[in-house]
Amino acid sequence: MNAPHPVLHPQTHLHKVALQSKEYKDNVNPFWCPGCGHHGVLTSLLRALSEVGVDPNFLVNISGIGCSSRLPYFVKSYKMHTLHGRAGPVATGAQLARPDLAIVVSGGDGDGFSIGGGHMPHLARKNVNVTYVLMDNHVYGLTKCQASPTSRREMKTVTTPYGGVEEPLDPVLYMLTYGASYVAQSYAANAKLTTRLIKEGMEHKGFAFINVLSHCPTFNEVDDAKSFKEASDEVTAEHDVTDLDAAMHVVNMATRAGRIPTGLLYKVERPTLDERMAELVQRVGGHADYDLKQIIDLSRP
Ligand SMILES: Cc1ncc(C[n+]2csc(CCOP(=O)(O)OP(=O)(O)O)c2C)c(N)n1
Ligand code: SF4
Repeated sequence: MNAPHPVLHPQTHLHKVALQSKEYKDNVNPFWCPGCGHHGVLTSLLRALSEVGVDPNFLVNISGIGCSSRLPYFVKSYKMHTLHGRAGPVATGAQLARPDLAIVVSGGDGDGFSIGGGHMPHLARKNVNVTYVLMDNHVYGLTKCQASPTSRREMKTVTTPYGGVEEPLDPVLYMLTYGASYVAQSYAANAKLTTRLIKEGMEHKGFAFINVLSHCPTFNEVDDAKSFKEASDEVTAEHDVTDLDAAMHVVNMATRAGRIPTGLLYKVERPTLDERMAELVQRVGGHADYDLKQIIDLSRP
């Protein structure tokens, strides 16, 4: 822990290599259903990693549990397939221990906003320097069709056989509210936009949240690839991404009109959790690479 950190890339703080997207693919082949949107998210992630030029030796993919949470299997990197809803805290620990690593978190709407919902505000408010790719199919896929927090009201699932009665949660509005410093939205079939948003999210210093609407043809026939595409409106070049009120306005107006706002909605620079920790440790006399043992050593004066 006390060894100095390796030299980091000055712009992005990422270790750089030149690899093609296919070289980021691990040996395990995706075992998602044919036509699943998660295939598209994986393709976009592999392209984004290539465009950023992340060194796989300094890349960690962390997920919870769900079809979407299997994504790390297919990416050449260090990886942790953790517990349902717990990818965020694990990623926070990994990032604090090794701020020189690029960390990508992936998971579904159930993983992130049901069981993991208590963790999401804290990733955002603490500005943990990770990129979170949420694969939002409005249903629990792995466990065969239960309602999720983003399911449409009246959607029929195993747990809502007569149609649901609850309003859905909006992941991007949620993240804007809790202080995420980068918030974006895309849909799986739009590889160009998804790749760009993941790439920019990885280059962003701070908590980057990208909600990717990812269709589940096996258990959600209504919210399919076509409907996501047809309902999407990409924010225009005039949208001021540094204006939180403007971002919330765009999302609220789109929701009221039954539309899906896509593109980069919000992006600001502010200190990250690891930066503040490093500053704290230096201030209290610890090592610049923040040795946590020194923080909790109560025997020190
Ligand atoms: C503690 C715990 N509770 C429940 C489950 C069962 N479970 C596994 S995945 C999942 C939901 C998956 O849905 P989502 O995260 O939206 O991902 P998808 O499969 O749709 O990609 C549930 C309820 C579990 N594995 N662990
Ligand atoms: S059940 Fe749905 S989310 Fe899971 S792999 Fe199949 S299509 Fe994808």
